[in-house]
Amino acid sequence: MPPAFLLTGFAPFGGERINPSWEVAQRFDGRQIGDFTIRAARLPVVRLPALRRLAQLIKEIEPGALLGLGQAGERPAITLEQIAINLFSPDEIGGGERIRRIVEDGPDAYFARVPLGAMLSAIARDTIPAALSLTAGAFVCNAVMYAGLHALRNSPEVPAGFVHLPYATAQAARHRDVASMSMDLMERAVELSIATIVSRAGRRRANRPLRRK
Ligand code: PCA
Repeated sequence: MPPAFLLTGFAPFGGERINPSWEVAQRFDGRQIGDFTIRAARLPVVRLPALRRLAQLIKEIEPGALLGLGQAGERPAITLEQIAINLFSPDEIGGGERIRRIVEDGPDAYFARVPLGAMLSAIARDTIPAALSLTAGAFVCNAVMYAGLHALRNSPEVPAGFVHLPYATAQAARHRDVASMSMDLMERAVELSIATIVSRAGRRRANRPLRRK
């Protein structure tokens, strides 16, 4: 069986009708990129159910690579996340949510384990606005990025990372003064990201010395 590439997106939140992360992720479901078959999954924008679903997906699919997508509507470009922090601190603390750690005894942070520089160059070569980001925030996206890296901490050969997408044009049409990007451009940037990740992963697998158990 070809290895699976788990690509997650989120349900709409904050009064939006769509979430570009899921609109884009679902376009890839079942596609073959390099050696990998893409499996797209939609997560709820609620901390515990999202983390439970992610844990279930990782257990079921045993992905050979993981990339999370989320919406960061206040950002004008695609942003490649460098760090996930062990902190859940939503802007609006309601519904019983408090500031807390994501994994009680987990490390303070994890660095993304995807070739960020190569992904950024590939996207920039296609003249799509993109940048590296130092924080995925402290809401559900960061929690999912952190939990993914934590779940795969003993499988360093499995690339794992997170990319935030701006509003889609249809969303921006309902707001004033916000940047947006077409779904097709976002899809292209995600395709380039996945292609970069799998080409590196393939090379690493081919060169990897046998691992001690
Ligand atoms: N964006 C939010 C959560 C879900 C999403 O798409 C975030 O950046 O945390």
